[in-house]
Amino acid sequence: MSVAAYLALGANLGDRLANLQAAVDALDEIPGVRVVRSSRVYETAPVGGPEQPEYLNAVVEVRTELPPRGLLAACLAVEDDMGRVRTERWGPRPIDVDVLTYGTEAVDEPDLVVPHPRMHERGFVLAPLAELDADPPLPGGRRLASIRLAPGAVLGVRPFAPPLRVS
Ligand code: GSY
Repeated sequence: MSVAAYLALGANLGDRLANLQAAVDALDEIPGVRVVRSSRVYETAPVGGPEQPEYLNAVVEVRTELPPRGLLAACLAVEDDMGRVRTERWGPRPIDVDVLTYGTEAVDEPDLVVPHPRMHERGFVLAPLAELDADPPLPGGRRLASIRLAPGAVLGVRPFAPPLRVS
C-alpha cells in the first residue's frame, strides 16, 4: 500500500534549478518512491543562518511504499549523492530534501518529526505546498486557511520557473 507524502526541495548553490530537477529524478529512481507532482519553483530570500545566496524552492508529492524513516533515509541519500556537505546548520547547500508530511501520520522521534515542525512558519514551503494541496496536514492540526505568516516570510517568495518534470 502506498502513502502520499510531501517533500520540500531547496537549493542555493551551483545550478539551482538543475539541482532541484536532479533531486526529483534521483528520488524517482529509488525503489518504493514515485514522484507524482511538483509545484512551481520559487526564488526565495534565505531564512536563518549566515549571509547566503537566494534559494530556489519547490514542493513535490511522492507516493511511497517506504515507512517514514525509510523515506527520510531516501531524502538524505539524495542529498549525500548530490554532494551536500553538512558543515554549518542553516548554511548554504546544493540541495536540501525535507520530509514535510507522511499521509496524515504524526511522527515524533529525535531525528524525524512529521509534519515538519517549522513548515507552517515558512513562506518558502507554504507557497509551493498550497499549489498542490489547499488543506495539507500541518503541525498541531493547524489549518492552512488560518495561518498568518510574518510579512517577511511572504515578501521574499517569488515564482521563478514552471513545475519540475516528473515522469
Ligand atoms: O530549510 C531548508 C533550507 N533552508 C532554506 C530554504 O530552503 N529556503 C529559504 N528561503 N531559506 C532557507 N534557509 C534554510 S536553512
